[in-house]
Amino acid sequence: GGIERTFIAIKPDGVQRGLVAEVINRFERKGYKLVGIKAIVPSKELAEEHYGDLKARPFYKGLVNYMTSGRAPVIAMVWEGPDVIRQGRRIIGATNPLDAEPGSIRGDYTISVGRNAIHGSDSFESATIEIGLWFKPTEVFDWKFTHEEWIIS
Ligand code: DAT
Ligand code: MG
Repeated sequence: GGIERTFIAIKPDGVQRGLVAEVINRFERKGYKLVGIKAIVPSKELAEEHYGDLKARPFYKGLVNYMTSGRAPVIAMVWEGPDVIRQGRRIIGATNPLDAEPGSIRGDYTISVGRNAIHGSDSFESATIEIGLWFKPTEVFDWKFTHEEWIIS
């Protein structure tokens, strides 16, 4: 796969559960590069736009409320590397934690689809849109691993 960027967000339940370091560790130790990170309580507008394709679903309102409550922030991140969009989805696991493989974040740490701890973009198109929604261009950084040759050939 080519070098890509994806939007990964630890949701408020993941922050409450103390999973921030664990999530970062899994992406970082895999060899992916953290090019943007911030804590943010999303506005209703941002959360609604982020989940705009789910507007008609019965859980939409509850989903937006849980993302925007401010009872914990969202940890928003941009990760970069070969095939990071698809591989990020594998690291996260299936949407419903009851279907998520052990070894994935949702498979290891969550039980309920309404509290599945983490978001990851599902395609190049959604990654591009979501990074643009959550981050200003100046909040995403171009940088190189000095040891890149030991990760990617
Ligand atoms: P994913 O987060 O794996 O991309 P999605 O885009 O289909 O999954 O849905 C976005 C989020 O909406 C999901 O992470 C949790 C919530 N959700 C999805 N299906 C749900 C359901 N049946 N009941 C409650 N929440 C649901
Ligand atoms: Mg999705």
